[in-house]
Amino acid sequence: INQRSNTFISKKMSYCLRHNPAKYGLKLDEYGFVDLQDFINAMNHMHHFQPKLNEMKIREIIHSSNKKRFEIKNGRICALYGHSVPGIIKRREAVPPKILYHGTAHRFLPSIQKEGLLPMGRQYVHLSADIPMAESVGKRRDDNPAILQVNASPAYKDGIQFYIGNEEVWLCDHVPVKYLKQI
Ligand code: HQG
Repeated sequence: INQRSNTFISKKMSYCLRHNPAKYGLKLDEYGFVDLQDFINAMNHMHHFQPKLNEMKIREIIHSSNKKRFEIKNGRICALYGHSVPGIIKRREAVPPKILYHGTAHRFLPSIQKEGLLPMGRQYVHLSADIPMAESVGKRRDDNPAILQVNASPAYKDGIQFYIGNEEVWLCDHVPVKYLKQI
């Protein structure tokens, strides 16, 4: 398995399925799925992968990654989180664990302390199920990231909805400051 080329292809898959399906001539359904064969054809048409991308390669990429980013179901494929496409992608609502985490850069804290967590460039705020995961998310933006504890149970009881991305990534519309604590 060539992890470098897998990562390259995975990033193109994310770009297409999270951010710009229209550029590939694709349209996501309300849950973010597209027909898998249409997706493969569009990816090959745009990127001229050598060898050509096929279903087996996509499955290898999905399963060799430590993050569960995509799902294949009934001949269709979707990104599980991270969307920024115009129409809101519906996610499954669920009762969150008592505590979730969010890893971020220290430079964003003053703004987060004023406004709470906002989706910014994406459709949802992304929360992590555990601290190591939050740390790896935060490290993308800060070598020594800030870790926020999200008191999800009280927020949920107060009517804030939570959604499932995958087992480790939870989604939310907005987390007000009162449910956040830096740890
Ligand atoms: C910050 C990757 C200022 C927020 C990751 C974050 C994750 C605020 C940034 C997934 C703010 C948004 C998502 C406020 C939030 N003021 N800054 N009020 N509220 N922010 O990338 O959570 O590898 O959209 O703290 O690993 O970093 O691509 O979200 O720093 O799982 O699969 O605004 O994407 O997964 O950044 O990352 P992002 P995220 P993949």
